[in-house]
Amino acid sequence: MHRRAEGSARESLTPENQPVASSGETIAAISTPAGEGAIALIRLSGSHAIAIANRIFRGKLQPSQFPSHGQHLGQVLDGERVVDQVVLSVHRAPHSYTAEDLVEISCHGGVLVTAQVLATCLAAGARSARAGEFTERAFLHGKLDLTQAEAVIDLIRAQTDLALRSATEQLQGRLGDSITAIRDALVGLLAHLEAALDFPEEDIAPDEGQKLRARLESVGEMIRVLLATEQRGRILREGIRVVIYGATNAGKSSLLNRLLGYDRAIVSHIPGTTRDTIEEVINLRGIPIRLLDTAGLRESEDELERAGMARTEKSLALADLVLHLVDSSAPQPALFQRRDLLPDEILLLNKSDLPAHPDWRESAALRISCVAENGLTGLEEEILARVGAANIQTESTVAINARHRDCLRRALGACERAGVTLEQGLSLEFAAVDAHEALNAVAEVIGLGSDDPILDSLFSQFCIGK
Ligand SMILES: Nc1nc2c(ncn2[C@@H]2O[C@H](COP(=O)(O)OP(=O)(O)OP(=O)(O)O)[C@@H](O)[C@H]2O)c(=O)[nH]1
Ligand SMILES: [Mg+2]
Repeated sequence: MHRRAEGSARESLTPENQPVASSGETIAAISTPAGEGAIALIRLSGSHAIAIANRIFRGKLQPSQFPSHGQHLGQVLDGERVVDQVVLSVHRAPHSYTAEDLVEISCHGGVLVTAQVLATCLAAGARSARAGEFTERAFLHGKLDLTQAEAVIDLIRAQTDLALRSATEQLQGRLGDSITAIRDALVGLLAHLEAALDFPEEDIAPDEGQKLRARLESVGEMIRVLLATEQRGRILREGIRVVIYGATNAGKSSLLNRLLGYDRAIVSHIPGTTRDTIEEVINLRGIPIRLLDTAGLRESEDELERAGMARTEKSLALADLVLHLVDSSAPQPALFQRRDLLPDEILLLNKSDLPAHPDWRESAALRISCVAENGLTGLEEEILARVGAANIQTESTVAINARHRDCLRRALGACERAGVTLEQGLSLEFAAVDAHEALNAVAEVIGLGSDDPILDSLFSQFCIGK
């Protein structure tokens, strides 16, 4: 499934062409989550993976005799002691996730037995893998570009179908392909620029500058198209923070429970029930919404309640959208009277099953009832409309992340500077410098030329064993 990047990213990184990855070291880790399960998976990767498997495995054949990718039943031994009955498979380089020799051991999914199988691998010569080291090796060996490696994390974390589809397509190389197309266009442009540079000023055809500018503009447009997917990427990866806020007893916790579909928060007629913020994720037609129920606001001397209200204020500061809930059967609380609605706020008149108080009768705000379950579909529509869901649920699934955005903005800035140089008829050399900078920034998106700290911080977000 993985697309092969052009050679190894690290090869292009190191002019000395050092050998890729730490192929001398064989790494091992438990790749399944900690805890009890039917099966757990332990992975070994590196040049000694098969030799280590030979040392610890007893079955009809030795792992070194296994055909690649086949599964074989046997036992893991610590000396003569049987640690567990397992199924072992060998994936020979380069046809494995990491492109190295890779061994997978499926053992029983107990915490202790899994730890002992891993310990046996370590005692036989492997070293513990760092977080994300398997995927890092896949990247360093050119099995994945950096956008694909990032897609692995997105895929694991995806909470909605839409987020999953976007991650899957990124893993298949869709974003990488767009980046490669921009890179190719920039390489072509640079060749054109450099060819023009070889001629003295007077030999350059008058329309040459025009052509170069048109090419630059088209590269800039390709970059802008990708930059426009940033909001979509942020929403699919992190979800939209929707804070439910209002006076005590307005029905905030009731609304949280209704939108979630189960009784998550305590609801009571006693004002000041919710003290802490409660966060849960719902899936609104593919869009992950992080719903926050907050402590109701009112004048209070109670220390705990005031601490809860301070948290409410903090949540509001970080909200993408605020659902301001009021009890429409009661007068408007004094605390809220002199407050204008924020642009990212939806006013909701709750308890519409009860007769409306005169304060609210004329209001055009959305009416809902958490008890009678009225108006909730309308509310969901309103939330989706406010977050621009139509732009998110498009056919295209490309959605860049913050790292891609930073690289692409740099690239766009450099293209724009090159454009100004050409427009003002300044030396083509200046334009070539900027075009080179744009090329490097674009290449960084797929991991060419990314420095080690960037790679370290990226792969450390993975779990150990991935
Ligand atoms: N009639 C009616 N009662 C409601 C409705 N929604 C909530 N209630 C009632 O209002 C009371 C307060 O509801 P909660 O959901 O606890 O209100 P809250 O805003 O979370 O209150 P605090 O946590 O104290 O700030 C409860 O008795 C609910 O049953 C509604 O739509 N109609
Ligand atoms: Mg509450």
